[in-house]
Amino acid sequence: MNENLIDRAIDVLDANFQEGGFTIPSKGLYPFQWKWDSGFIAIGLAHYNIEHAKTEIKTLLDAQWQNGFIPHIVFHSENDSYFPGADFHRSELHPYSSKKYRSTGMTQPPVTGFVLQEMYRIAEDKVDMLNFIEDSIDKVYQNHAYFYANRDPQNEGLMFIYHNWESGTDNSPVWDDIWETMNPPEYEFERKDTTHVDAAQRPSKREYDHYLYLIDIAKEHHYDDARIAELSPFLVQDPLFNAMLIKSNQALIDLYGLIGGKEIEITILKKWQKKSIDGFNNKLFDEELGAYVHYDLRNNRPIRFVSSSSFSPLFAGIPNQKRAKILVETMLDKFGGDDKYLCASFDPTNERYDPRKYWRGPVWINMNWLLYNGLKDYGFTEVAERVKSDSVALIERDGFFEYFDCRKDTGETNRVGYGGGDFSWSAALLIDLLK
Ligand code: 2M8
Repeated sequence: MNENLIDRAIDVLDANFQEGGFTIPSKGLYPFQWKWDSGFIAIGLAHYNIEHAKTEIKTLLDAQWQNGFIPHIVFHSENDSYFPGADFHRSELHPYSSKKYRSTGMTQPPVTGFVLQEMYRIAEDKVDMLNFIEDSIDKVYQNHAYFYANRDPQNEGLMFIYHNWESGTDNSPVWDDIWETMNPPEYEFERKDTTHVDAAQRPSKREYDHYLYLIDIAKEHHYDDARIAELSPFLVQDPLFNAMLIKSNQALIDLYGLIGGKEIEITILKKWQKKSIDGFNNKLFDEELGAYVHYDLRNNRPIRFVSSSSFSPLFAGIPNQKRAKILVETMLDKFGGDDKYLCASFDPTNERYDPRKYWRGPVWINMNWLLYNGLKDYGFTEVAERVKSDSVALIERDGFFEYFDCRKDTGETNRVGYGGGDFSWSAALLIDLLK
């Protein structure tokens, strides 16, 4: 059974691999290269086509800006099946943007560091892989240097994101109160996502107005981070984003150690790491909720909701054992009923939860992969195994979809998964879970 599933996953990835040397997340819906998708995809590719895995990362890093920034979407081709495309984002407004590729002017969770380490773990030819890492790692380090120099105005070791798309968890209910503080214009535009996916499973038109308005503000200031930090109505310290950075910092420390002769970088990384882990634990843990939460820097308040992002610090070794246990209790208590697969993307006991709508409730395989590995590292073997078997069960039930209904019984028949089909990171991470 597993072999068959892995073969199907390989077919999905191979069909989504493009001549330009990158993998699209899903045909039609997402026709370009996305930053954190590429990382997860490379992990899956490394199991059966190491050259494609290397190419995936090389292509992404090739789109890096002169200031170390790596954009969230690289527009390798003209394709009008996606909105908003290159003409809306206009990365050329930033003086240091890539001259080779047009892109967005926002980023996504910094997974590339730990992805290199995963590729090293998976590769059979370690020498060859270490050579590849040696060629790529400084670019990832520069990307982290960019964050510490530009995304942490209060020097807390916690990076801000200025757009919900930077979080990767696009329409999470976590952002709802921020939308309440804004009143964007009613944009006129042609939605493309809802021509590929049922509108009921996607963000609303009004939510898109907010998304576009945030980009317009950033464009007005030529994507200057200092101006964005002063002016953007959306300015958030996200536990998922920062956990990915911390995990990747550690990976860079370990990999530079293997390469040797990189003491200066290692010393700087360790300094960043300490500041970030301390800042994270001091600021983002909510004792009452028993979980890490987002912090709204613009309005100076914690955003007190539990989502799958709340548990992602387990993947980066951020909580001590006692806090880790509290996190697991919260997860099982709110998300882990026998009638549900782990792990919903938003608190199923909260009124904002919606089991069908994108990042407002459905299960995502990339989040489950992070949680599985984090739980395993902390010794929560049973819960880890449940997250893994639930992920496999969902893919067996629905196919390689983008997101999944966590309810074991939805009362519907002929149910399929939600969002895009033949979705690359669902396939890639399934391969890693089963290998
Ligand atoms: C989704 O986001 C894009 C914008 O970046 C969209 O809705 O158009 C998110 O799930 C994001 O996390 C993901 O990277 C992207 C591509 O899979 O799709």
